[in-house]
Amino acid sequence: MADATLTLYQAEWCPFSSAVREVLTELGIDFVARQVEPWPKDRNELRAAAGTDQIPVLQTEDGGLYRGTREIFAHLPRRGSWSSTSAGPTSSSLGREPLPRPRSSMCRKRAATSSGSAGT
Ligand SMILES: N[C@@H](CCC(=O)N[C@@H](CS)C(=O)NCC(=O)O)C(=O)O
Repeated sequence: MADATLTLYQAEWCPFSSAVREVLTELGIDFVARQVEPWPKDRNELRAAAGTDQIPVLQTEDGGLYRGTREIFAHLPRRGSWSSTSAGPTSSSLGREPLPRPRSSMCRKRAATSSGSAGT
């Protein structure tokens, strides 16, 4: 059972996590940031909670799971806070998967294998 908070499984060094943190902050959505282990094989808690060892993963108050930036950014507009935010979302990362420059070998591996759009 999820806590009554929004939980973001993430890492400070992960550019995809960073994009999600930025948008949540812009929208004024409170969340708990759960730092995952550096190596995917060590992310037992994340695997148990979400069935994946990739970050970011957003777990909603009702236990809903959104894996990866595409799912997370698709979910956020459905939250009430989206329309009630006076300034509205302004990040250029809204509505699309961010294409950040990978900063680690783990991110580089994923960027190289993702749908061919990364880095272009
Ligand atoms: N397409 C995914 C990419 C996420 C991603 O590459 N995450 C990296 C960290 S920045 C990761 O979890 N890598 C673990 C792995 O390579 O198994 C998204 O948009 O969220």
